[in-house]
Amino acid sequence: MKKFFARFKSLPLKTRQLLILGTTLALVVALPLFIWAILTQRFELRERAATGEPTPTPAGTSVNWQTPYAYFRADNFRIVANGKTFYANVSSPISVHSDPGSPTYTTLEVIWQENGVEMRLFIYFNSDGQKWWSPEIRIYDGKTPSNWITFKGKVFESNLGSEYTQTIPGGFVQMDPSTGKEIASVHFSNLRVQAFTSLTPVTPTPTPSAFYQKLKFKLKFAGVDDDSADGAKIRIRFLRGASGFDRQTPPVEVTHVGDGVYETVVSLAGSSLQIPVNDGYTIFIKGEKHLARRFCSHNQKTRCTGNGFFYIGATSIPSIQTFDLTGLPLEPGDLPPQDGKADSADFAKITSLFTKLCSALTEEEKKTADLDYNGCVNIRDAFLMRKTLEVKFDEY
Ligand SMILES: [Ca+2]
Ligand SMILES: [Ca+2]
Repeated sequence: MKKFFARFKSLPLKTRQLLILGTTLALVVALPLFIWAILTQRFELRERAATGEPTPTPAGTSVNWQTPYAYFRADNFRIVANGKTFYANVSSPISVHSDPGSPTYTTLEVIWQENGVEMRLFIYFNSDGQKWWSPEIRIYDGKTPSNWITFKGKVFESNLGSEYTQTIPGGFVQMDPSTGKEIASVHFSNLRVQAFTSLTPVTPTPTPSAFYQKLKFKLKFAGVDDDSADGAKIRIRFLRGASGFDRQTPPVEVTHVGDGVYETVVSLAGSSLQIPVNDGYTIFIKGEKHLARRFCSHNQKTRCTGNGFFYIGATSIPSIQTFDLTGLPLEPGDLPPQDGKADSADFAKITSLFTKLCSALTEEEKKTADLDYNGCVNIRDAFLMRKTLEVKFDEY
């Protein structure tokens, strides 16, 4: 590389430009790179190597500068400034420090004496909690008194907790834009850099993804064989004893779908799962004037106790999971206002309305005591109530 630079510099400016623009390099690739180099006054050799230019192995020193906050390890390291080459392989002590800074800022600062002057390599680092990089590198200009030469631009970018590596020769060159001559350069190969070495990445926020958890419930009301209970409301409770999960829906309307079967679809689609995907769920259905019914499995025909076996899933595409609970109709008995039990107080609400004509019943009274949804409160409702009272327990 040294040879290449030397040869390069010895040519007249015009020839040099011709060399750059007219060699084997594809014009479309080379020109933007060259312009970029002048504009930023920096040229990363990695880019050049990618275009197919020769990259002779430069001479230099193997360095390993490390602090609790950052390290810089490289072979063939050298700085060229003020016409002198600084190899940092001096016998006098080399000072290596870091500004501890913060989780978003730190430095690696190397200072040594060579060629009768002080040389410095200061690397500044930033991090956003996910990645780290260097926004700026500075060296001394090799003169007395010394002045900084600054290379600006994002380099050495890597994930927090990971080092940046570059085996091929690389570095930074500052050119004089008016003369086209090199002012200073930093050279290395087999580079390994890492900053914020004591930090590990913060856990990334999970990307919200859409979940579909559409649950369809099919059920029956005791004493109702037609569509007369259309629009009745139920609440559905999901209990998973093993994990303590226990949620219930607000009252949801059911729709008659034929033969006394009613349906409701609970859509829990959204950005997060409302019911964890698992098995072992017990499902309770509580009708608006019914005792809660406990369900442990699909097509259940008899009362169950203990934990259920329902699996509740979720998908990333629209789908519906159906729960057939028609084997055990909901039993009326806990009349509004509900108190979780069917008792003589509920029974009294029915009998007190026996004397009223169907046409004289208010909507409120029908809502309360018309257990079979036929529009009247009569002996049939009392019969349904009595049947429930034989069992009595609310399973919610
Ligand atoms: Ca009651
Ligand atoms: Ca009735």
